[in-house]
Amino acid sequence: MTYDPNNIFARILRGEIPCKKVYEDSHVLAFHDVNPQAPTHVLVIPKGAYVSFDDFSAKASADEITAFVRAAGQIARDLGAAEPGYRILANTGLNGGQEVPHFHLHLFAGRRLGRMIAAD
Ligand code: DGP
Repeated sequence: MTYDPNNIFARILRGEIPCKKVYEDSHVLAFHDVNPQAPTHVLVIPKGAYVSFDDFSAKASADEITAFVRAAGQIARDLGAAEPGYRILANTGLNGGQEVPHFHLHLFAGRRLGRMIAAD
């Protein structure tokens, strides 16, 4: 899949659409989800133009991957979620239910999160 530079997260990265930012560094931006599914629901995105986890894992540089993973863990700690715990999720592609075609991790916290995959 070709990266769409007008997807909503690309527009947030360019500052064209506001977000409630929780973290930013040279490789990573994190902000609150507009439609939270838990008391804390943060989206962690790379600044690079990657469509999905599949794309990011195949093409991102080691520096980008390291920065992204480190940032995700730090954000969870900064939110006070490391204890008693949280969930990270990357919907990927059609079967994964991905809606926004810019790679993002969902970070859910703030309550017991229940079953791993909801019944459909
Ligand atoms: P996914 O289905 O994994 O692609 O999740 C996309 C998430 O992005 C969904 O939980 C809602 C969120 N979202 C969509 N548009 C916006 C937006 O404009 N701002 C913010 N903060 N979140 C958005």
